[in-house]
Amino acid sequence: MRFDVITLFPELFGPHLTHGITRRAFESAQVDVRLWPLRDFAEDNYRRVDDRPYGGGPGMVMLAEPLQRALAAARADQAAADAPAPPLRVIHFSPTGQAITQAVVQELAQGPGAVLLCGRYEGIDQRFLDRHVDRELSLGDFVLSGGELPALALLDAIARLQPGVLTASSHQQDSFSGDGLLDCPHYSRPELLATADGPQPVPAVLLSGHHAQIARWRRDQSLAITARRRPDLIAAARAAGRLSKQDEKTLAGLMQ
Ligand code: 9D3
Repeated sequence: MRFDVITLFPELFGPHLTHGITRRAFESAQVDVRLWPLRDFAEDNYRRVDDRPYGGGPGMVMLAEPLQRALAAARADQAAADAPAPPLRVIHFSPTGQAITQAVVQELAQGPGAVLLCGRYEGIDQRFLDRHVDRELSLGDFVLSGGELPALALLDAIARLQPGVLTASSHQQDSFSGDGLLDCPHYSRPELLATADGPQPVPAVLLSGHHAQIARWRRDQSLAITARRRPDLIAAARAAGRLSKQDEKTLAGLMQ
């Protein structure tokens, strides 16, 4: 799959594409990311990519014309590289977009890729958005300074779903994609951790070697943390028939 990223800050992407467990997916071009630095598509002497809003008001607006040229360049490169295929969709990262969920990530991870449009300033000239954007996505209800971090978050989430990036079953166990519950706590060495409050042990069941008991403990921990922090996910798991009799017993016990 292929992602063409239109951005004023291409240098933000470099380290994310060359480090960590997702590096394989990017370096092998299993997830082929191509950067289109918007400043390169400004034509006037000042390399302007933004200007004041018609009608007045605070902030600056990203100009339509450099964006049109950047998108045309990405499209031409797609046409040169690919067998004839429908054009890749254009995704605009915007605070007014649909929040990215694991369902959105899975859908995009199965597709051919997209053009990712990263905004800065107050926003983008609406005429460009109306003509070219297929979908608007947000990272959530908080204010960032642009669309680059949301684009990177989406690329990371897509890359780790590619075959061979993670160990065999770890994404089936993810909260939000496996059984829809939050993850249980994890522990590693040492067995006793020295702290100012004295030695902190690992829960004994994890050292017991009883695999069935360990699995039950982890499930109960997941149920407890999900019931406390995300009761909506418990309701969804119940409605989908993903809670066993033993799960319901654990949940009833938490109510006491
Ligand atoms: C005064 C109105 N502001 C909207 C909350 C204007 C505004 C703020 C921040 C316009 C753009 C931005 C930059 N943010 C993004 O481009 C962005 C974003 C975000 O801020 N939060 C969550 N997801 C995203 S996706 C793109």
